[in-house]
Amino acid sequence: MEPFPDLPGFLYRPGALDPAARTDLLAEVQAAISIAPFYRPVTPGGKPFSVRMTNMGRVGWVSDRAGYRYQTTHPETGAPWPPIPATLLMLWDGLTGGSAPPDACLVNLYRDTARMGLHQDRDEADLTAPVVSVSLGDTAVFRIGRADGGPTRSIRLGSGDVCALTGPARLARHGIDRLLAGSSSLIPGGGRINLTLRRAT
Ligand code: MD3
Ligand code: FE
Repeated sequence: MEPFPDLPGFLYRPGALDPAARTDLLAEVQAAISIAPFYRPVTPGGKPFSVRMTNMGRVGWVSDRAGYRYQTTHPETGAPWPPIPATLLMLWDGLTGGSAPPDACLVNLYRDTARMGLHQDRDEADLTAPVVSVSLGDTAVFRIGRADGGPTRSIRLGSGDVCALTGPARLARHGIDRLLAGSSSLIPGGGRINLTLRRAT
């Protein structure tokens, strides 16, 4: 479905993953995290993110005092990122109609009051390639507005919900205002994991 008529290309698939698929995907992500642990990046200005991050794929998105970029290794361990699970590559295929595969999957961990300010995703080489996002765990209040300004509005992203950002929605402004703590018991210790699949290079 496309919930906002003035945001064509914003595809929203609530409950795209059933409960068994959520559990299976979380296990695959936990295996990746054991290789590439979550860490807390800092902005180019030196301020720590409230979200913790890691990546899967040939390249991963990182931020530090040198700026935002994609790189092939974990900033703390120096090891290559683990691969993107096949289930996510198949999900990308189905939602994007066989668009060239993603090479990066950012894994964001939100706990407690973690949030993500309004921004655009524009660190990728081809800004026409789609982005696909999968939510696991606690429901988040997600905010989105058109690239060219105007009002933003909110939608709740719950566990197993999937979004695709294609066409004009690719450069939409978006962010996470807050979590609804305790809305899911999927993630041990609570919180939310978001997987963002991108074609970065
Ligand atoms: C709309 N992550 O990592 S996912 C990010 O829930 C990011 O962790 C949020 O924004 C999160 O950059 C939102 C949904 C999403 C992802 C990419 C988009 C929405 C988007 C790209 C363009 C427009
Ligand atoms: Fe984003």
